[in-house]
Amino acid sequence: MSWRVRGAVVPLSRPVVLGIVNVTPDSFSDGGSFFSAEDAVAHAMRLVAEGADMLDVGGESTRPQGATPVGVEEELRRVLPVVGALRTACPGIPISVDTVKSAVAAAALEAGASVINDVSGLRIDPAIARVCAEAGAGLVVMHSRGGVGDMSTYQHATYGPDVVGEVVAELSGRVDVALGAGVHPDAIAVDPGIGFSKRSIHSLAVLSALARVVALGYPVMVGVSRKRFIGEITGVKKPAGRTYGSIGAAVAALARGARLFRVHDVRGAREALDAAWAILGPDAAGMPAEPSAGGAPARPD
Ligand code: HH2
Repeated sequence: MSWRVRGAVVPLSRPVVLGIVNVTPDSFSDGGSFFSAEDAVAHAMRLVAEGADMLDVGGESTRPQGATPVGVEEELRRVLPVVGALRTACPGIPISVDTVKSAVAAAALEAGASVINDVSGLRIDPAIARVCAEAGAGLVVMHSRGGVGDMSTYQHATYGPDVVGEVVAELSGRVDVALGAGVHPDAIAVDPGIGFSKRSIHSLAVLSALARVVALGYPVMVGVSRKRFIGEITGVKKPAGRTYGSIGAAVAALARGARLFRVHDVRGAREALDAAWAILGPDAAGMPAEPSAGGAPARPD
């Protein structure tokens, strides 16, 4: 199984780690840390050295406390220099851009991005699908409800008895929009949107029954990194301190069928997922020829 993105085919024969590069002043766990293009690029390069297979660059936060929507011009000002610089600095690493705006998607693809990660699942600006289809880009269709300002809140977290069924049905409808606009089926990945319009109980239900999302037939991405449900389970209040819980959740999602992992803390996730995959994966009996094929430098034991 593989994922066809612009200019590359991403093999899913082992877990794929996407390092998060937030070029925002207000992201929930690292807002403001890498707000200048130079800092964001340096951070991204560190993530690649730690073993990231791909990078996900975002210029607009959807933070749980209610995010402030950003205009097209400002989002482009944040994202484009970073995409351009990364294209040159690490040509072998496909870049995903986290946006809900077709104008940003088009410019980002033009600047060298390979994937558009739409946390609105084509609800806010369905023209993203056409932009991706025309560019031959990968498209992450994520489940959420509401707008940028409230999709990470509990405003729309109202579900009947079958939470997972509702999420899968809504996600499936959004995938149909992508296909209808001409996006190649092999270019689509789906994401159940952990923490988006979901209380912890809903996120846990979805992760536990992830096989129902896998059954849609597309590679499954999850973004569990530092999310609120990890804080509620572990009691760790500060998002940046939720690394170990995040790794545990990522490994559990791998066991349930996820193949793409959007993470802040790349080294830990890379090592944990690779170790878990050596046990769970199709070649469980054999050691991978190159355990750190993602680029992590060799380190003494
Ligand atoms: N989560 C966030 C942002 N983008 N994309 C996908 N596909 N899946 C996710 O779970 C996901 C996502 C939120 O996390 P973060 O980027 O750290 O924070 P913020 O939205 O505050 O920038």
